[in-house]
This record gives sequence, C-alpha cells and structure tokens, in this order.
Amino acid sequence: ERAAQAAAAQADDDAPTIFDKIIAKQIKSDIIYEDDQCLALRDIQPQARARARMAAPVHFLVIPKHRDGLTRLSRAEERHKALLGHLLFVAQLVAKQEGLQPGFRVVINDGPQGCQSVYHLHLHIMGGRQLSWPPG
Ligand code: DGP
Repeated sequence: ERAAQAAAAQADDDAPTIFDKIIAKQIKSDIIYEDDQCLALRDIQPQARARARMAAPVHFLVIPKHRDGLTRLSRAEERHKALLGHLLFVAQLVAKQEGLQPGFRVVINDGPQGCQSVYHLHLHIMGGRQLSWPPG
C-alpha cells in the first residue's frame, strides 16, 4: 500500500508512461477489448491489489489510445467529453463480457491523494465478488 502511495507521488508532467508501450503492443498485456478509441486490459497486479484490500476476481482497466493531455481526470477539457463518455460505455460493455451482471465498481484514481500511479487516464473496473463500501 505504501509502495502504491509512493508511486502515486510522481510528477504529472505528461511524460510517456507504460501504457504507451501497451498501446503500441511493445509490451505484452492481456487485452480483452479494443476499438479505435480505447483498450481494455487485465490489471497486472492482483496480488498487490489484494494487499491494498482492493482484490477482486475480475479487475481490468479501460484506457484511451490517445491520451491527448488526459494524464488524469482533473485535466479534462470540453473536447474530452465524448471520449470520457465512450470510456464509461465500454466499461459496462466489457463488464458484461466478463460476467459481471451482478454488479461491479468503476474507479478513477486522480493525483497523489487519489493514489494515481500511471499518469495516462484509465478506469479500473472491479467485480466478481461482493464489494464493500466505503473503500480505503
Ligand atoms: P492507478 O493507481 O490508478 O494509476 O493504477 C495503475 C494501474 O496500472 C495499476 O492497477 C496497475 C496497472 N499497471 C501498471 N503497469 C501495468 C502493465 O504493465 N500492465 C498492466 N496490464 N497493468 C499495469
């Protein structure tokens, strides 16, 4: 959990992130949905998430292919509105594909206090068990 918080403290400087390599298919990832605007892929760190009390049998990310300045949600501008809606639409589409009809959670971590570690906007979709509320 402390590691996640340390990673979250990095600068939001619009530098390339690991997601650029995933989008370019330069590093391997488990992509479960793709269209012209976004990708959905399985989160890589289920064990770390378990320690952070965020473990979920299903945990995937929805990321825009073109970041277009959206390092984090709080950088959103008028021009991003259609893309933001599309990402949310894809989140529920892939949730159904993953068998999450009983329900799921969508999370966007923003900035250091939101525990964001990768500065390329992404939605977390978690489910597959009874979740509790509030999160940590
Ligand atoms: P956040 O804290 O919201 O910035 O979450 C970033 C997420 O990205 C975190 O849950 C782990 C995931 N992640 C980081 N690197 C990789 C990677 O190389 N592959 C995949 N599939 N996920 C990654």
